[in-house]
Amino acid sequence: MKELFLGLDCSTQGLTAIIVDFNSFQIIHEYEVNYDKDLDHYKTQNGVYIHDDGITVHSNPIMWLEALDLLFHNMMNDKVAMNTILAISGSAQQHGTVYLNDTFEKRIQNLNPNSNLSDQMLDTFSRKTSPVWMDSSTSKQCQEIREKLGGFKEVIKLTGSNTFERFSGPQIRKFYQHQPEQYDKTQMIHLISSFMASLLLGKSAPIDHGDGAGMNLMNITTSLWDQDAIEATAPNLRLKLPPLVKSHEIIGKITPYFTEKYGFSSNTLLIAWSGDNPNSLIGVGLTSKGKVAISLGTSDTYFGYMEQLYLDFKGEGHVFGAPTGDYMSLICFKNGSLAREEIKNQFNLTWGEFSNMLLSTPPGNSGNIMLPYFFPEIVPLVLNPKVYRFGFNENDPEINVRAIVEAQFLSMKLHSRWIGEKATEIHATGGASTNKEIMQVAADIFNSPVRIFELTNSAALGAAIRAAKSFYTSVDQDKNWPEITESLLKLLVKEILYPNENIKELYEEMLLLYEKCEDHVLRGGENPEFFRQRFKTKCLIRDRKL
Ligand code: XUL
Repeated sequence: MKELFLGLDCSTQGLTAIIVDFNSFQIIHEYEVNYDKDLDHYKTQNGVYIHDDGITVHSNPIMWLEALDLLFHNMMNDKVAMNTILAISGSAQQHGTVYLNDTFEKRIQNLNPNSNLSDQMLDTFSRKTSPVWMDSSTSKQCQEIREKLGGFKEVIKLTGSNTFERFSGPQIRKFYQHQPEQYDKTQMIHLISSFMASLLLGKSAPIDHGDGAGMNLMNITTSLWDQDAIEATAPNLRLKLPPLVKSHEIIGKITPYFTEKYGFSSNTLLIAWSGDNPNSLIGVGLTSKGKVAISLGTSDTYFGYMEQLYLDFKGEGHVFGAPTGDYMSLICFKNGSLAREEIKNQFNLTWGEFSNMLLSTPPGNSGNIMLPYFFPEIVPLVLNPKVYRFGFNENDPEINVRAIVEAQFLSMKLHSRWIGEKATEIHATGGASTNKEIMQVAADIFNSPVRIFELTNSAALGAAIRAAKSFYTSVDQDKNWPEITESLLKLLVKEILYPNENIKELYEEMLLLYEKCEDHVLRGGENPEFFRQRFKTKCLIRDRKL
């Protein structure tokens, strides 16, 4: 007898679904709707609209709803046994906000299965588009909130993170300042995760502690809305926010629109949705100390499970709630896969050719270093994008390919030092994690084994696992986290890549050089050329010996 659980992931570029059978520990279905390709009438690029200023980045909530209908429609056409799905949870790109007017609640309570979601919901928004995590247009609001709360250390202590341009609080403040009338007409502000959950539930869904911590509005110690942070953000905001809940909370059952239209059982349980990173934490099996994950998606993230609250007072990292009820650390880099693609496309390469170039170039890149800010960067903060090249130019494909990959992992290593603990193993996820040559560079730079999985969508998988965990608890068959994740994940491990110990020191030295380059460009530090020449000589001697 199958025991099916559905995990959904509303990510930057598409909506995906994974169905897991927890009886056989198998993933039995995977579906995807890609916004640019399958819903091209919305005219998004990589799922978003980048405004002329280059820093305002929005997406379209109606598009996500059309994607949900299309996804379920495709599943039904393939005769997926929707009526046997026991529970559903979900994941969404973090921080993005959805602004609803006073017709929203009534509309989702009375959805007509003979029509579709996008037509019925069209006039329920008080803001047509939603700012998403790629937006970096709120520096002014970040500063204002920070000052009102007594400086960045206070904000970190209170909310787990410094104020960040993409976080929901600064974004809400900008909306309130620029469009006060529409702000007044806003009755509810949802995160993308709680918005999507609301549609399935037929009423406003709560925000979970994982995604809630990415707003600069939730108190990281008490897991409650913080009145000071709310007052520093916008007037009457408390009334516009849904309640907060633990990530494992069962929030209700699926609404008739979906049972009647797609054949779900009316008993299907819904579990609170969370952000893609908290879901991925579970989806790659990080439920104990010492393991970290690298996710190479639209954004590259580095995250780990945290038993006890530990904050980054340098202000670059975040602490979110983990779905286990504990905490997780996270650092987010905006120049992830889109930056790698810039280089790949610039030289008209296939991914195979890109990988071959990594294989044919020496670690250390003969002393050539790139600072890869193709887009505004989150960590380190770079608002005006520019790519810096030390020792080479933009014309050489081999050097550029190695330079971007080394730069991304060196930056990750440099900016994750605050976490303190050396990772004993890195679990890799996201589209690019299947690229062995890219991941070998990660193993070498971090000097740590890297575990690669068959499945790259750990966010949707994590959502399905969370759905299963809450379901089993509700029927008194409680399974602990390792029990529920390990039986599934051990079947999904594709390969473990081990670091090359011979280049451990080379990369340690390169990390110091990378830091000097960053310091020079971003903070006016000393010119790194002398150190670079010294490193280059070492690389050349080493390469000649080989
Ligand atoms: C995390 C972050 C991104 C988004 C999109 O803080 O901004 O990882 O969640 O994936």
